[in-house]
Formats: sequence, C-alpha cells, structure tokens
Amino acid sequence: MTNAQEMVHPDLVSQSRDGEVLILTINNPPVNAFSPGVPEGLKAGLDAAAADDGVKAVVLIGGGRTFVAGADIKTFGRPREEAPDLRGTIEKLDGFSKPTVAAIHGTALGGGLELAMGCNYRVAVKDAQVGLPEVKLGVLPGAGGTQRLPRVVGAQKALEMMLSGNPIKATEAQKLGLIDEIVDGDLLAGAVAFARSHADARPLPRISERDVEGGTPEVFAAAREGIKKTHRGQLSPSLIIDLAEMAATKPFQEGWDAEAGKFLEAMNSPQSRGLRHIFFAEREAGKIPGITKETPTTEIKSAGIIGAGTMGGGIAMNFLNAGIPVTIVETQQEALDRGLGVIRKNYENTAKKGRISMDDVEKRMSMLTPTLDMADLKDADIIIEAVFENMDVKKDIFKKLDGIAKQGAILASNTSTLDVNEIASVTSRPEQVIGLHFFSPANVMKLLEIVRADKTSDSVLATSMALAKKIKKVGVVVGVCDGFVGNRMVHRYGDEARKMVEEGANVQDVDAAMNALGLPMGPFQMSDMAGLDIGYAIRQHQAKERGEPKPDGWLDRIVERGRKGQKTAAGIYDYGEDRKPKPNAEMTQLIADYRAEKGITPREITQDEATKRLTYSLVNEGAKILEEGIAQRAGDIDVIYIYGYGFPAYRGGPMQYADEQGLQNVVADLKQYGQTPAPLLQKLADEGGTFGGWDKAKGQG
Ligand code: 3H9
Repeated sequence: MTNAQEMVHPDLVSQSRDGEVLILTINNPPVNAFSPGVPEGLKAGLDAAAADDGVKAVVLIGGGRTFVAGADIKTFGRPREEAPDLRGTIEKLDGFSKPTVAAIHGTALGGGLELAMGCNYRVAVKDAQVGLPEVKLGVLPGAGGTQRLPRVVGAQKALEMMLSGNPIKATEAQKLGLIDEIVDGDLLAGAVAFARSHADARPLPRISERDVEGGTPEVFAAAREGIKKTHRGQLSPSLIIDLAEMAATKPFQEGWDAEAGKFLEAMNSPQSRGLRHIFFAEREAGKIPGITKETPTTEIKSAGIIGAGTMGGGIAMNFLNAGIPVTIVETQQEALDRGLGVIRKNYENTAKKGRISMDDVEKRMSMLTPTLDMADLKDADIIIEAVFENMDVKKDIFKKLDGIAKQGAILASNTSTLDVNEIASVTSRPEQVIGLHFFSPANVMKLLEIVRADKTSDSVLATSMALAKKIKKVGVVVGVCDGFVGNRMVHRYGDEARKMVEEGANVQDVDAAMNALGLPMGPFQMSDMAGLDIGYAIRQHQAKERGEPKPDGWLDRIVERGRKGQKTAAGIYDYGEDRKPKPNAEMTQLIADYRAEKGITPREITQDEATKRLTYSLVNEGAKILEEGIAQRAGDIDVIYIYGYGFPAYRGGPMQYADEQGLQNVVADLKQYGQTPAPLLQKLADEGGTFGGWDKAKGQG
C-alpha cells in the first residue's frame, strides 16, 4: 500500500486511506469470523466514508490469512440482541452511495461471501475460495446468501453450491460472474486500483436488483428429489430450496425477510446443534493435554506395512495418496500379488469414475514396493502391522521389527482390540510403539483411533496426530482397553440388538430403527458386512477365558450354519447381486425355534424402544469410557461414531444425542429396559448436567 495513513479503529476493523479509497481491514484472527465488534467496526467505517467527501470508494479486506470465513459459529444460539449484526451490515452496504469492493484471499465462506455479495464488486487472488457451507452446520445462508447467490450464478448452480456446501475456486467464481477480477500480485494494491477505476461508475451494480436465471419449477423439483438421497431426514436443505425458489419468484425484499426467520428456525434445531457440536469436537479432538506446538515431531517420508490383506492394502493406499512411498510385506508371494492386484483395481475403479487419471494410478503404484522380506523395512519412518488379530503373532512381529527398524522409527499396530502395552513390551523401545486403528475400508473411512499406550512418547503421539492430518484422517486419541472406544461401545450395542431379537423383535425392525435415526446400517446389517465369524470367534474366546459354557445364542447358531455375512452372500440376511439385505424365512424360523426352546414368549418391541435401547447402550458404555479416561472427552466419542460408524453428523454423535434427550430421561429409559446406568451418567443426570458440560468443566471442549 502506498501513502496510506493508519487510522486504527478501536474495534476489530481498522480504517486506513490510500488516496481517495478508504480501506476497512477486518482483524479477527484466526479466520476473521464475523464476531461482535466486526459489524460495529464496518458500520463505523462506512459512516466515515459517507461523511468524507474525499472518499470515493471503499475496500473491505481481511487481515491475516483469510477474508471472513463466516458468521461466528460460537455466537449461534445466543439471544438475538447479542448476535453480531451481519444482516444490518449487509443492508447498509447494499444501500451505500459509494462503490464498495470486497478483496478476497483465503476463504470467503458463509457470512463472508454474503458480506462480499453485499458489496458492489468482488476481486480475489487466484487461489482464494468462496462458498456457502452453512448446510454443513445445519443452517442456511442467513444474511442474503439464498437470495443473492441465485441472482449471480443462476438457480441451478446456486442450489448445487448451497446444498453441497462445497466451496469453489476464485477462477471458477470469476467465470460464473461471482468474482469481477482476479488480482495477480498484491491483493490490496489490486483492489485499491480496481476501486479507483470504478469510483465514478454509476448506477452502482447491486446484486439485489438482479433477476434469477434458470429458476424453473423443474429445477426446484429436481433439487427436492435430490435431497431425499443426499440429505435424508435433514431440515436445512429443504429450507434452502424453498428460499432459492423465493429468490426466483418473489421480489428481493420478500425473500430476504423470509430468510431471516428460516435461518433462526434452522439454527435452533437439534440438527444444527448436533452439526455445530461436531464442527468444534472435530477440532478439539486434535488437542491433547501435554502436547503442544513445541512437542518435537518427525516427518514421515516413508512407510512400511506388514500384511497385504484388506486392511494392509487399504492403509497403504492412504500413504500412497498422500505421496508417501510404501514398502508392503507379506509372507507368501501369492498373497502379495493378490494384495497388489486389489490396490491396483481400487485405483483403476477410481480412475474410471474420473476422480484420478490413469497416470495417477501408475504414479501411485510406482511408489509401492512389494517384498517378502521384513528386513526391507529397515529405512521406514513408520511401520504399521496389519495382520490378523492374534497376540502371539503380533508379538512375534514386533520382536522382529525391534531388530530391523531404524532408531526413531514409529512401530504401530492396527489392532482393533488387543492390548498395545503387551505388544510394546516385547520391544526394547516401547516409547516408539503406538496403536493406529484404521477402520475398514481403510482407504475410505476417515477415522483413525490413535491408541496411546502407557509408554508411548509424546513425540510419537504428536507425530501420529500430524500424520493423521497428512493422510486426511480424523485422528482421535484413545487409551488402551478391550476394543478401545469405538469397538468397545459397539460390542454393547450388538449385545443389546441380539437381546431384543431374543425378546421378540424382528432383525429387520431393529435395523430399521437405526436406519430411521439416520444410520446407513443397523446393527445386523453392519455385522453381516463386517463378517459374523469375527464376533462369533470373540464370543467363543471370551467364554472360554471366563470358564463359561460355549455360547449358543441364536446368532451363534446362524454362524454355525456357515452363514458368515456378506462375504458368503448369507448371514443374518441373504444377499444377491445388489448386496441388499433380504430377510431369510429359514433364519426367521431358526430365531422363533430358539425362543420356543428357551421358553421365551415373544413380545412386540416398538421402534421407539429399539432406538432407545440401542443408542443408550452406546451412551452408557461411553460414560464408562469417559470415567476411565479411555477417551478424553465426550466430543471425541462423538467424532469416533460419526467418522467410524456412520452415526449421522446431524445427530451430533451418541453422547450429544443423549444430551439432547436429557440425561435424566436417558437414565430412566435405561432402568426401564433393565440396564444399570454408568456412575458418571447417573451423576450427571442427578445434577441436571450434560456430557458437553462435563467436557467444558474439565476445560476440554
Ligand atoms: C454463517 O456464516 C451463517 C450466515 O450465513 C448467517 C448469519 C446470520 N466461527 O478449521 P480450522 C475456528 S455459518 C467461529 O482449524 P483451517 C475453529 O474453531 C458459518 N470459529 O482452520 C478453530 O478454532 P481453534 C459459515 C471458527 O485453516 C480456528 O477457527 N462458515 C469459525 O483448517 C481455526 O479453524 C463456515 O462454516 C467460525 N465461522 O480451516 C466456515 N471458523 O483454533 C467454517 C473457524 O480454537 N470454518 N473457526 O480450534 C471452516 O470451514 C474452516 O475453519 C476454515 C479454516 C476453512 C475457514
């Protein structure tokens, strides 16, 4: 900036001059959210510009790394009078008498893009991104976005952007007319030059005065049809479509007024509370007490993976996708070839869908080194063992690795249930050992449970968290126990599901209860997919350990008929080509016979009962996990369930769902259905507390 004079405003917006252009800089790190103070600062700036004849144009720009990333989500749900006046600021901009230019770098999201659309012009650097992601928070663009975006980019594109919530690049936005000019070089200098050259342009272009292109009834009907698949059960997408239709069919003011009411309706919904909870919980999960920015980390430049089966192959793909070379080890050439074949086929399928090119396929495959010799892992920065769940086998591998791996290498196990302390104990460097529990299919599922063993060093933990980010996983730190967080809870859930069937429920009805809650799969659909033999083996093993008789439940009997789930095209359900579960009359009879044999008179179980028993069995175990310190916060458990088990994000995860229901009600229901509430759950219910409140009281969350 040349000859600019600083006139710092006491608020979060500073004013400065560059000749006849007044520059308003928003300084609210880290992302310039529209917090209290920002509207006051902007309005004061506009007043100053209006009062000064020397000012011919105004530039709005963000200080630091970005333009405005949206309304301040932390202020959502507060009383109206405390909410920062984004709408009032935009109204003031829209009616302003001198040209206004938004200068965009980083991201202009949600309220940030709405603010920019309230200006007469928008300029941006090439790598900036703009979008309306409100739907991801269960709300809708509530400061004119639903009315202005269709007026700029047309009904179809606006619906696509608002319903997906995904941002677009500035270069695409320019093609759509959303950005007027791409600035090469210094953004502020470019924006000031643009403002100067448009200082005398009249009439001033105002998006609110434009018409919507392509707003036919068919476009809105198709959008309504589309969200049945993409946003089943959600409120805000349908409100967005209604409002976009108003933009196309009603005067601007009418749509603008309606939007304010619909925004509040969405913001005050449990769905939005759930999605906002997950937004913050996901970021919170990355924070581990004792681990700071100063904790040393090592850069992972190469990985070794032991086991080229489904898990090992999927894990390898994560590294290859992130450009990290992988050496993959198997014991037999045939298994190695098969594993490599599966990885190649997966990539080729992705290429067929147009998501990567064939060149990418070859590039990724070329970074993968197959070997039968574990000694080839000697230079790897991290080695992940992904063989089957057997303690002796794993210990043997770690003993060997201890002799092979270089100093400083991370030795990780992908175990889903076994004691990582015991695995670490066979090495001379337990501080380098950690659990990295990927979820199947490992190249798709976003969750990574990072299992901190007793002796795992801070540096190994911090490096693993950074690695999770690099390979695009959501890492959540958990402690050692049988099944860690996710599987330990899911075992209780499975027990409850089987019990309900024993009492009289149909397997389809139990699954349907969870489908209605928004989970893509109910407990039995999920077990069929994971393979019934796994749970069967665990039940048999546990009974043996405890000296109990051999388990002989209805599900054990199904497995003993060779029905292992989807992999044998038959499990609790039958599976045809389409892989859709179909009830099997013989299995229904098997269950009926089982009840008769045990003298159980089947009773009807309502969907409400099934939903409560299943979700609260998760919650109850979750409360125990929290109390034991296996998970750091309730929010971490929710993140695990959203990203690892398909719990719908708009329900906020099981712990947030329980908070929404009221913990006293949860406790009463658990008791009614014969379960004993965990002490922490009982305590919070007695005190009128919540899991979220408990997180906050601990200073986490
Ligand atoms: C909206 O605008 C409604 C309007 O239409 C109508 C209103 C009437 N508010 O993600 P990061 C915090 S809805 C408050 O780690 P990155 C975040 O919690 C909003 N805080 O960084 C974190 O805090 P901490 C529409 C926010 O570089 C820190 O900033 N906008 C907000 O990976 C850094 O965040 C959105 O939905 C916020 N709006 O990604 C955008 N945003 O350090 C939401 C972030 O304490 N934000 N924080 O953990 C994002 O998508 C990403 O944060 C962004 C940066 C891409 C901007």
